[in-house]
Amino acid sequence: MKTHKFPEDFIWGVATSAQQIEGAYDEGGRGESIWDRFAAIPGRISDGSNANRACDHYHLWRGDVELMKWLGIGAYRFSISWPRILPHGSGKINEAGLDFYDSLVDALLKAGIKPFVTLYHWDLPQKLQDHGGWVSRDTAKAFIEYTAAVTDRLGDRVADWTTHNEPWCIANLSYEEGEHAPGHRDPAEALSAAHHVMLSHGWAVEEIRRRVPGSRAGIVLNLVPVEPASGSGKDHEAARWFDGKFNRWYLDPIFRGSYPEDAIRDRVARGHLANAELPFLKVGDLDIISVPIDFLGINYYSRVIMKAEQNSGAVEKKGAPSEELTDMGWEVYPEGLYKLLSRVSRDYDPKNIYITENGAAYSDGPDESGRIRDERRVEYFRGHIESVHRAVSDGIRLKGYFAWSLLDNFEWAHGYTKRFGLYWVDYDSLRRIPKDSAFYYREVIESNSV
Ligand code: IFM
Repeated sequence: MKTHKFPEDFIWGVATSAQQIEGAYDEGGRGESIWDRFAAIPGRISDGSNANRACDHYHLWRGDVELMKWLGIGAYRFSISWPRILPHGSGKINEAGLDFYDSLVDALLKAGIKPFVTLYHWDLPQKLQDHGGWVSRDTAKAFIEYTAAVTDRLGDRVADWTTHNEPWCIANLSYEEGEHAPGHRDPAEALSAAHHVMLSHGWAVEEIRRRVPGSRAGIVLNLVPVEPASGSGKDHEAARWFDGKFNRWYLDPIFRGSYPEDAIRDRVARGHLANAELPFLKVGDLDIISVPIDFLGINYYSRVIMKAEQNSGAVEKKGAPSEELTDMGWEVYPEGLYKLLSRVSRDYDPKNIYITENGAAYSDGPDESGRIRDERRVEYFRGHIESVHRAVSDGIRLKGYFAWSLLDNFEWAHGYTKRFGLYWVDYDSLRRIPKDSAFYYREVIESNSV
């Protein structure tokens, strides 16, 4: 097999998020998050679990940094829990919450691992939700207070800052599709939430730059390459429609300072907006949202194929043509990562790109000898890292890759039923066991090649 070398300064990392791994939901002065509240509603989490203990990273973080050292990663992407820092969302700062991340950052730096901090990965303080959550512009204002508190404490050591993880999930999956906290089903709410998330992003980028000179600030989007099921005009239209509501609704405001007109027209036609004057948009908002960023983070898992019904005109997602689905039901499609990177680079030209998440859920656990032969995950990583290499060779400004995830963890509405980790977590003993994919990723990092 041919070996492809990566540039010397290419960054290899792993990613996690606070709510998914920390646990200790009621320790160290932490306030309630929307996911604590949501998980307590029967039926919301498929296995009836919650993230109260999760991987107990809050207590086991020193050992987790050792796991990262063993992997040889150059960077660790993790998120800060807003309700640990501001238990009520705004107001009094909980210094104990900041202390936790302070120690983590010190340990990472000592281990030669760069901290990549995400400010918001979905664990909104419940108190802010009680006042409307992201549908309210006040939440965007509170986000700046939170950004200030975190950057003031960690800014002397953290240079790489991400405002939000996956705005589509924060807004659409949570306020329109009802699958994520707070579980609403109201498209108008989702559009307003999306706007306030992006507005808070723009404000936060400015705040980060003000408080941490020389830092780099960006945002992470979950993007999908969207393909028509056939060459028919209707299928093409269906693909463009999905691309508009999923990808361009976020990419356009951030990189072009405008919402996509075709997608606005569609939302008006569906009655999600009264007219094309977006009710939540104030003068100057789009200038703030489109403040230049230092990098775009892309989370890539799979593609979407769109098909239109010939007669009714209804559109639907078509099942993957391949047999290869992960436990999430997502098609394994490494080629899509290359296509997506080429498209984003061509259409939006970000200054730098990171793949901030990529990985696969498979349930493989320890065999009789204790070894975890997660061959499918190894192949998943191999294929996707090859696509990453192809993009880098094309001259795309792709600077790093973060595997999702370090550990099996709380996979939101799926509870603990989906395992994405390089390390298997035994949820009784909390023991972490490296899977074959961890050995594989370690080799990739060591050799800086695929
Ligand atoms: O676990 C999530 C993560 O929190 C955000 N991106 C997708 C992952 C897998 O579903």
